[in-house]
Amino acid sequence: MKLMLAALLAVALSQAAGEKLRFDNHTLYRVVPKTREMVELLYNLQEDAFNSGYNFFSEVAAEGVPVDILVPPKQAEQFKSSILNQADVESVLMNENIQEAIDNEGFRPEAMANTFGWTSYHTLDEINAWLRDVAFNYDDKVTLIRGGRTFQGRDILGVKVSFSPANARQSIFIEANIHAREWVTSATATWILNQLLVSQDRNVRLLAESYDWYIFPVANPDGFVHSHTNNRMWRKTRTPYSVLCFGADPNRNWPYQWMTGGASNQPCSDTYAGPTSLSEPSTSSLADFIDSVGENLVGYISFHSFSQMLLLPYGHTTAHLDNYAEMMQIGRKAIQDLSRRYGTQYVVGNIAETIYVASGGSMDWVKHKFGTPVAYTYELRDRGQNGFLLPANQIIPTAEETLDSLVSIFESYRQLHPRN
Ligand code: 0X9
Ligand code: ZN
Repeated sequence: MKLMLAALLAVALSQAAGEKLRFDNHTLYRVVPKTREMVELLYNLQEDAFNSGYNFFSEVAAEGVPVDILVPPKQAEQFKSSILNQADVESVLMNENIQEAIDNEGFRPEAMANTFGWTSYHTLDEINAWLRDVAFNYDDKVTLIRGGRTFQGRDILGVKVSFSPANARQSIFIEANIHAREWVTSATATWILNQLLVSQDRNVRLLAESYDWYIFPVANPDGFVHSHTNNRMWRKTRTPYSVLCFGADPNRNWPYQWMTGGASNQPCSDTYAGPTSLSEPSTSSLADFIDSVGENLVGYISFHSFSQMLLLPYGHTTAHLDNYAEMMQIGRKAIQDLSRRYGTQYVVGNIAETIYVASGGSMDWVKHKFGTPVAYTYELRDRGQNGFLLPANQIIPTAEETLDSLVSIFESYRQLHPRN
């Protein structure tokens, strides 16, 4: 036990000193629990993720629902005997050495990257510098917005894009990278922002120019920076909550159905909902900003990764609320249109039914508070081969097919609800 604590302390100290964690020979397994006992065992390991040493890439939900778990080499044997070799478990080895996937992600260090593009991932500073450039270069259409401020004092930067003042009450909000490690989401958001400005495609032009846009590529800047500098697998914010554990899950922290399911009250858990709703300066300040434009929203789109899912509200219940039938109809067409370009297969459905119960998400709060008719959460590529470490050469294809689906969603919506 003492040894364990000493090891944990060493990790915590090296993190505090700003050392970058390595994941050499950390192995990724997809595990399907078959019994309630196994679900419980996994659940307890997840709740105590810091001490258990396992890193959960997805939530432990129920019997038959797969969970992706990253296992450090020093726990490989223990994991095998207590989980993998148990009769009530099915498992697939997804990746033997996740560090290799990190090395192959194709991130080009800042110094080598002299232009902003979508063939590599970028740091927060690079993304923000690009947003400033865009606002400067398109100053008649694009306004830089500070949508909030984080615990560590960073700005949550975004832009408003407007081709016509007539669109003010027809606004679409895009929120990305509220989970720090989901890098392809901010890359997709910036690529789409760029297309809204430069694309010559008729359908994209119609989409771009029919709405006002609020686009926030990195909704969790503190976590995002930490995922670059210290721990590529970081998910949460960076507010200190106990001696060893930092951060709340910013997608469990919103004040609608807060802590009613699929969220944790344990600061060390990756789904820690925070001590109160909106405890995180980043979510509370972003909520204030959304409040100021909420009544004008026809669309709220939240980008997450991974799993290839198009999810609709709500996360706390499997009940079909509000305009469920219409959202399903539009969603089915959208994932069909998404698959056309590269064959990428998505599934569409209510959050609680399609992945797991998850309460306190940003989209749910927006949907409930403003009645926003079109509200979707995307889980972008892939289905787990690379997971959060999607190689950079997939950024553009991911973003292209995602924009195809957005074109489809809002075209369907306009057909069903013509503006006079
Ligand atoms: O657990 C989440 O927050 C999302 N999945 S992820 O693997 N990217 O962490 C699911 C979104 C649930 N959304 C809402 N309840 N709004
Ligand atoms: Zn996420």
